[in-house]
Amino acid sequence: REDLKGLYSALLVPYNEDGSVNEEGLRKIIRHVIDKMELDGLYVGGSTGENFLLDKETKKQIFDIAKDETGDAVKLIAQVGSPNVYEAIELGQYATELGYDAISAVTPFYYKFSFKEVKQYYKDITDAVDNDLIVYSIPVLTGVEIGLDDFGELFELDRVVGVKFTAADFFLLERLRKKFPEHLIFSGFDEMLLPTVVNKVDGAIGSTYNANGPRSKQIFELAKEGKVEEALEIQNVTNDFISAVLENGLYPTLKYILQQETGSEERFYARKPMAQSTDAQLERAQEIYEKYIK
Ligand code: NGF
Repeated sequence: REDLKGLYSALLVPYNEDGSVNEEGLRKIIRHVIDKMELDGLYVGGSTGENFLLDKETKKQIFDIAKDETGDAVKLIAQVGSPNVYEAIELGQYATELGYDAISAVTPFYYKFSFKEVKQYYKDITDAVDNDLIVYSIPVLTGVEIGLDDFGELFELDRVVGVKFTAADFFLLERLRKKFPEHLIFSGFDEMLLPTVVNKVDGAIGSTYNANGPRSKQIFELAKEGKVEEALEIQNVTNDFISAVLENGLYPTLKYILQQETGSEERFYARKPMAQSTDAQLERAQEIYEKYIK
């Protein structure tokens, strides 16, 4: 799946005050990511979209809007994973019928599933959905760690084509790349984009690319060409931005910046139980926006 390589937005979703999807705002964010950030694709239904706080119908609504707004302009990956495997299958089939280029599924979380159970979960999804799948590994949020040999077992499943690797374990990343040259590896931590590209990932999926696309693309391209020093300079500025964003609150800050960038009058709310931004956070977000993005 060479065609899936590249830099993806972990699509941020704006909500209305009542928790419903702000469709107009979402469409504007998608246009912004495609037209201004010029990213290669959208990863829809990830953590950045607050996906795990949503019911199934709202997840489908977001898949619909993203496909409708994007058409065939960029690649689309639908994150369908859930501890409810039946829902994951239904969403995978749904997104596939809509024309999504691939699906992705987070490792099942909450209960302490054995690796055997995790593997069965991926087998059940890939057996039932006629699409390629990217394993979504994010131990910091799920508590699920997958080792080198276990990745090997998952990669043996038909239609498992790769992994979104959201971890800071560079030893494991290097081993994975060496052992599985044919599988796709997407980097998940934007602040570590450069060292993951040096380790020859095929692409990256991240929240801050929604706002910091041009710098991220430069890092990605320069690092691929072996221009590490130049890439590092841009990663340094990028990480000043990311540090400020994380300190002020990831989603409130990105939501504020994207509201400004898309010229949306309506505030981009969070989905409960995420808290809404405070006035102090909004003020700081404006400073960060002016310093790094505007
Ligand atoms: O937000 C997290 C949680 N990770 C994202 C990204 O991996 C999530 C990352 O971009 C994602 O792709 C998704 O929406 O599913 C970070 O926000 C960024 O590196 C700042 O730390 O760890």
